[in-house]
Amino acid sequence: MKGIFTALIGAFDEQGQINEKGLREIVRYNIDHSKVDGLYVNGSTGENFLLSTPQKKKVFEIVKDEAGQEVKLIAQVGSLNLEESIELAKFTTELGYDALSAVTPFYYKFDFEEIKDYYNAILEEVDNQMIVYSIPALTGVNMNLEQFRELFENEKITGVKFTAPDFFLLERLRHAFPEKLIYSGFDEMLLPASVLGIDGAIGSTFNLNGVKAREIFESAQKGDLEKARKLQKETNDMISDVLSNGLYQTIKEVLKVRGVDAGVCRKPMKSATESQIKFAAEIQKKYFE
Ligand code: NAY
Repeated sequence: MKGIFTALIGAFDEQGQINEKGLREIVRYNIDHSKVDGLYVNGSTGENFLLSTPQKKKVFEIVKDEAGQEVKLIAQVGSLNLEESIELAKFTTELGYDALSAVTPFYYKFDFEEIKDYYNAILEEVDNQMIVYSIPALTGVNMNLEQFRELFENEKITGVKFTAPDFFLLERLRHAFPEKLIYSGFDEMLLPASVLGIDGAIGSTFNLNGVKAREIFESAQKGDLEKARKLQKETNDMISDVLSNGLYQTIKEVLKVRGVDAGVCRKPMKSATESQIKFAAEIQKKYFE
């Protein structure tokens, strides 16, 4: 379960329906071209929170059918509707997903007891491991070291996807829980996170840049910091341009330039404009050719 995991981008048609052919192409591209170790399915990057339960299930099914046993698969099943989370956790466990992940419940200001009960309630119902999805900037949920310790008391909680720029907490977590899986969630901070000893990374931009992401991770692990810094600098130039042009729209449009039919975003997200499409083509040329 270690290494580079792509947070899989979603593929939708103009009516907001799943573009199955495109989704299969994205899976194949990540496995065959980028050679990532795994896929994180129905995360933020998959536009998960815009999908109905049947649509989420369909994505899980298509990805598992396409990927088979070729790479590790993590199913993001988190939802404000606990029953939906449990239903998806059971569904993906039966499909053979290697791990579950669930975003910390958000919107209402849940206290820590409520958050802990949410994870334990999901895990009581399934025989699978859970990677906590912590992303304070989007959820407003900031957990401290002691709270992670309480969550980790449940042996089925085997790790965390740590999407935060808090390297003090990351170091404390690494030191305190050497046996837990820690994945870095911000691609632009992969190098410092790698130096602190993460087990892997889960990223949206790996849909485009999985090969170089692995090089950053492995160079840092080997202690070749000069090389890792050069690669992270090049990567961050690219990420800055991608973010300035609209993250998900740009990932999809760059993939299309490469012949991968990544479709469009689901409403209320906007699809790429002509100028975004043009800049995406420039990003492909500037950083990848
Ligand atoms: C997800 O669930 O898809 C992720 O959280 C993947 C991690 C990404 N976070 C978000 C919010 O998109 O890869 C990062 C991020 O896009 C990247 O570092 C650019 O900021």
